[in-house]
Amino acid sequence: MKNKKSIEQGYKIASEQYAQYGINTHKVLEQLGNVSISVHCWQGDDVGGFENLGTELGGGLAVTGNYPGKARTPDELRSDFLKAMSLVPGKHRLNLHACYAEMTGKRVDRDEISPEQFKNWIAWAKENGLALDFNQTYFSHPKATSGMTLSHPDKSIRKFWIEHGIRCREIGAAFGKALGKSCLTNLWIPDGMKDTPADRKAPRERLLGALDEVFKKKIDPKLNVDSVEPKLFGIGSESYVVGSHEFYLSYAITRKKLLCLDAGHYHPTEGIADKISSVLLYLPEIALHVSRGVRWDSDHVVTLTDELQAIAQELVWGNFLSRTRIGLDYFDGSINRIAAWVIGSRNMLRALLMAMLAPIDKLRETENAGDYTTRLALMEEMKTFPYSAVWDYYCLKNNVPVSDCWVNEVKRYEKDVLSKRL
Ligand code: RNT
Ligand code: ZN
Repeated sequence: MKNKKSIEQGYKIASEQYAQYGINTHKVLEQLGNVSISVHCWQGDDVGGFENLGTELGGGLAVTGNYPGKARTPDELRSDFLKAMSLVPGKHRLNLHACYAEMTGKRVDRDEISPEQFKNWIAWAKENGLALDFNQTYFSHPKATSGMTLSHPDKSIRKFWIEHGIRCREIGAAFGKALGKSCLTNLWIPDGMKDTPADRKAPRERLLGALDEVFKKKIDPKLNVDSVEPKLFGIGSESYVVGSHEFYLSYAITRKKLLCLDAGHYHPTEGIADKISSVLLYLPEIALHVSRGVRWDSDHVVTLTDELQAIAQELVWGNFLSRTRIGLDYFDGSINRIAAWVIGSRNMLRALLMAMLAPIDKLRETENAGDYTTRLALMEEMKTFPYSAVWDYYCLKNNVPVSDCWVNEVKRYEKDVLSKRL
């Protein structure tokens, strides 16, 4: 275990090394401290939610694993989340889904939900100084079992889901108002077809019309902003996804919505990093669902992959942090769920830190001079620069466990709390 003194010494040496490349590590840590990640609630209970409708998860979403101790109630989920966040440096946000509504007394359906079902979430967020983000839930519901929601050919089903969309934006605005931080409400629908459709156009026309209804009401962006999330394929929608990339990119641009890029939603070798600088030429802001697909959109825990680093580099090097709402989206039920949260969140921050510690001015200089040899050489050398010393120091300064010490904390919580959930 590293002690305080050795961490401080390590940081000092690293700082000097970075200074030689013109990088001020103190400034970098300040910049990192301003990054707030929207951490998804659904890792804590395998996208279960609290409506207890008895429906399957559906929508092509699949959580595998049966690790004991998942949160069974809103209170359990809230304390698990706080435990996880106590092990992650910085101040982050919680991203809720509509299916995490709490039916206090009267049960209401998704087309009737209001801030009332989220009052405990709001009070808790306020108490803990957390901001909230939100998502419509277009799955795990009897009216979504056909795999069609906003693009459903049946007008009454479409109407039900349009109303849900509207309600959720209002809930988002209530979050924003109560907590003083604008909420991002992200819309993703599972609509698509397993096999070759006879008509690709009509569902898209219906979706376009439905979305315009959902977004008809103007909401002050200080309270709530909306994003739309495209996808290429899903389980049960292998041949056709109504809300494709082209569909939503065009929608976002023409309707002034944020585009939400999910790292697992494209071809297996197609990253989202390269898309950022293109779409931000046309959109003022974007949202990200940082995820990790393994062979398919499997939503594995985010690890420190090349793809993650590429995303972080684009955000930092392109100066896009202030125009990007970074969120996480994965769900793994095969390991301790709190650890899953911590691993993904710490990795997101670590990747950003690494990008901030890169000698980007020097890299650009060599690139502009056509010296691609030096660019490549430096990019490779920088992979073993002492960023871990800076990361350890950052954790120390933020009073969170350094290195893998946080695992002990999770194990202790597992023994004292999670293992008692039978
Ligand atoms: C599904 C989308 C969507 C969901 C969450 C639970 O492919 O990525 O964002 O993962 O809404
Ligand atoms: Zn997503």
